[in-house]
Amino acid sequence: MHLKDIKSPQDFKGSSIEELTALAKEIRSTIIGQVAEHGGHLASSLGVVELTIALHYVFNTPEDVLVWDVGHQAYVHKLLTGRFDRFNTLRQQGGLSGFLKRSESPYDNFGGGHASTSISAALGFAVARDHAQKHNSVVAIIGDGSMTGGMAFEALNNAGISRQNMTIILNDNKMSIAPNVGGFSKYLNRVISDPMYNKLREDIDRVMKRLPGPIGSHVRNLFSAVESAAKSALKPGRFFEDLGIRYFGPIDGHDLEELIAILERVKVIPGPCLIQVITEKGRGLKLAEKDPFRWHASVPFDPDSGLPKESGANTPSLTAVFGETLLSLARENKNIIGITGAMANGSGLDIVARELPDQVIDVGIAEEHAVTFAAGLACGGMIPVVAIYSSFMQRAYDQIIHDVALQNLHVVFVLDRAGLVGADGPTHHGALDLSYMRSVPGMTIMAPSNENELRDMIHAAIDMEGPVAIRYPRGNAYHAELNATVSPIKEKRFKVIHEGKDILLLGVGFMLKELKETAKILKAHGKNPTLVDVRFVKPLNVEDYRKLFDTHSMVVTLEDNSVVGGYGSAIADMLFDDGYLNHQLLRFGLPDDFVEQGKVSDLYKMLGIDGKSIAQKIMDAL
Ligand SMILES: Cc1ncc(C[n+]2csc(CCOP(=O)(O)OP(=O)(O)O)c2C)c(N)n1
Repeated sequence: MHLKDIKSPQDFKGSSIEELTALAKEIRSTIIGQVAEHGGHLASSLGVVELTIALHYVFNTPEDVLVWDVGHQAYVHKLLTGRFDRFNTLRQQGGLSGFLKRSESPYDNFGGGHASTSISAALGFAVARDHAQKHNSVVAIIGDGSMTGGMAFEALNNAGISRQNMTIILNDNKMSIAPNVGGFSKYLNRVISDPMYNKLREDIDRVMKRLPGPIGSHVRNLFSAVESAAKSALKPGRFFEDLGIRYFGPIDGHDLEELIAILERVKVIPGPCLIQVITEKGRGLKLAEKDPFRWHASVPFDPDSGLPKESGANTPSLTAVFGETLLSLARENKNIIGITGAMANGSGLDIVARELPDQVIDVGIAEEHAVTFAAGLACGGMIPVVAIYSSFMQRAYDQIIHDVALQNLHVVFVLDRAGLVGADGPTHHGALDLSYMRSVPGMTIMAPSNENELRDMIHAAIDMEGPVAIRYPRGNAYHAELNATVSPIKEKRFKVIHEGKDILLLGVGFMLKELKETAKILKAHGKNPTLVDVRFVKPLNVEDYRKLFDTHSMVVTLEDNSVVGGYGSAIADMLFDDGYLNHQLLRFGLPDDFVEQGKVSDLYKMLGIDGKSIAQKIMDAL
């Protein structure tokens, strides 16, 4: 049996443990080869190879429903469900998604990308199944990191009482992207490492190994009962049991035999059950076993040395510019406190935390909590800087409105990964932040067009009042060195880069670069457009805008946000409200649709929002 011959899980049902073990080995080397070649998530999938095989072995997928949380660990699932042939297209434009996608395969029962959704969705499947009087199984697979999200607890609370038949697999590798945090994570560890329980397990294992076969199976049952009784006396999983969810485990997540046995057993138990499965993140690749944090995701690399295949950019990432800037501010002002939702590294707050550990708090994958927690900190006189990716901040919309803005609290929101993010695709594109932030009363929204402006804006944000958001894309600074001095932004105004006439080009953030290209092309065609760095999406310096509208009859806006409710909409409102009804307005931005994965520059071309396409559309319109 070879991986390439597996078109569906039917092809390995009934295989021996030896065959499945060989399959596991082949899967690992396929995943390592793919990520080494093209990049992607790595350590999480390596950790769930046996678990995924066991799930598809025991359950009759896709009629039996698997709901994977996040989906970054689902490469094994993809390989086992007929996608081996296309696996080398993973995360590329037109290729397989790096996450779960219903339109990609009937085996992807539920889409994923953001954390902590699986138990809620699985409960929905279970209730709908009962309503339709069907009898299929429903399984949620959730990591211990994703379990720190409030929605997971809300779902447990609901599942425990609604009593639907469903299985929750808690894939416990003690890691979120970085080591997991929080009281619940400690609780899970206590369950696994309880010395009395573990001693008992070891003793039982030792005795059982010495028993001959026929007697063994009898005594095994007896000991299994003793073990269960001891377990409940020591109360591992008590938390779940008290909620009404039967707890099983901890189970060795790399022991296929044990996994298959427990899944077979739990599958027929009525009501909600949870199995705590212990896995090793990065299993099978020494480098990743040693440092699963580093190998959560990777750029293309050499599998022997672990070194990246391409040399990285020689300018700092915008994430690092933010981190360094906040560090310099936090050194001077002890009231500044950075908050991350399990993304210290991704957000740049790790740079602050290394030197000033007391001025960064990781709340776990808990964006809603992060924002309201920040609101409390602000009431207490601190200056919270909540660094959350644009798309993950969507989670905390009500908290931004109700807990921060309504009370006009000074909370700084730092939205990295605004705009298109590339290979992670639609779940991770930051396509909506200008729309969702712009409608919040009292919110200041800044979008830097380069690294110096980013630094200036962070300085300004700390000194402002009320809620402030700064949004910038995934990417790097234009230059290796920042300007020697900070130029604090004193007024909430746009900046004219070039004064021309007739055509007004208004660029938001790093999209200004595309409009510079547009301006160059237009100039070559004898036009002299005015080019403006918008800087503030809210508030708009209305008087200055009116002056520009008086001298330009064509207005062009460009943003890497949806055209629905974004900056272009604000300009359309202003033109209409102020009676500039004969002006020509061309709005460029992301469509009112979900944009697929791909190289950002290719996606811009596809969407017609690169400098050249915009110049062409302007000429057509003239
Ligand atoms: C709402 C949300 N916030 C943050 C993230 C970023 N993120 C992706 S995977 C991950 C860690 C998940 O840990 P866990 O569930 O334990 O899975 P593991 O990778 O350890 O298997 C995080 C924080 C996300 N996907 N969704």
